[in-house]
Amino acid sequence: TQEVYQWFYEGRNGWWKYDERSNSELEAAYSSGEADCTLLLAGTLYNIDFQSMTQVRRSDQTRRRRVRRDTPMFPAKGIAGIKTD
Ligand code: V3L
Repeated sequence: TQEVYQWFYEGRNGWWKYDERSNSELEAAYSSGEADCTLLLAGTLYNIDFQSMTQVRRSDQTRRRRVRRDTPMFPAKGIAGIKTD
């Protein structure tokens, strides 16, 4: 199901879209007023905190990225590490 909003995480020189399922989970948690959301991404558990708008690896808090909630039109490098042109 395509959402009105798209969630992004920061790469080295731009932003990546979350995969569709993760995006739906983030949107559901955010819309429900939850403080954060835990996701399994590429085999690793991450916490996305909606106050600081960051994604952090649960097993290594130094692995932190900014996230954003924006229109799907916002420029992205691709989806979940898969580049799109
Ligand atoms: N969805 C998918 N893979 C992720 C996500 C996510 N939300 N978060 C981290 N990873 P860390 P450039 C990213 C991957 O934060 O060249 C991109 O998707 C992450 O992949 O240290 O910097 C690209 O595939 C990384 O491979 O825990 O823009 C890649 O980085 C790994 O988990 C390079 O992107 C460790 O991330």
